[in-house]
Amino acid sequence: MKIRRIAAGATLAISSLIAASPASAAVIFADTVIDFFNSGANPSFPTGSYGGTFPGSFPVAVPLSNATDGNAATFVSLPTGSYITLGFSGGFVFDGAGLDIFVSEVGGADETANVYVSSDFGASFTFLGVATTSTVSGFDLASIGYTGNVNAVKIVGLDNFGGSPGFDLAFVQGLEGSVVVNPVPEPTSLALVALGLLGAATAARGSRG
Ligand SMILES: [Ca+2]
Ligand SMILES: [Ca+2]
Repeated sequence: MKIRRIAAGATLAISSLIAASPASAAVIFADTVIDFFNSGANPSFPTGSYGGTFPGSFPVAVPLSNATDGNAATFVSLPTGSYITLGFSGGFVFDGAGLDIFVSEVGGADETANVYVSSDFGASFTFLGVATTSTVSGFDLASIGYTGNVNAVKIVGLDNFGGSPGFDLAFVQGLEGSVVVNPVPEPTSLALVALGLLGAATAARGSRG
């Protein structure tokens, strides 16, 4: 009887771990830069990318990774007509219950940006909505009847407002319930893939004689 109780407790603990793991993993940031365009609408930074840290120093020249680092304090500014296209390398976003895609703007000087979604890594886009200032704007893919899997998002600045002129993009995110996270290949499956490739190469050589 004693052994049975211990076994039942162990089973419960394992199943809680299994139930808990997807929730912590199912948050993905747009973590790759696919495209960037500086319109030159801010004459102080006609080329390259600028933005800063909020609170902190701005506008200063910054890397585009300020928009992909998942950090709400670091940003890239998008003055009128400038855009950045970001991809999700860790999975994709789909129309789950409620809001699906989140776009963060820091500071707050009435800046806005158009948000577009793509299912072909930025080859084509569909307009989703307008992100607003000093908040994390949430979007529901159902609001535009979008049924595709989103793997890229494009943000287009609409103004030159603020201390760092334009929409100050901090991050783009998909949340639990609306994302599918790519499985991480285990070393054993990677080894099998390598073996398979080796086998295919050997077979190809053999068939060429
Ligand atoms: Ca939704
Ligand atoms: Ca950031």
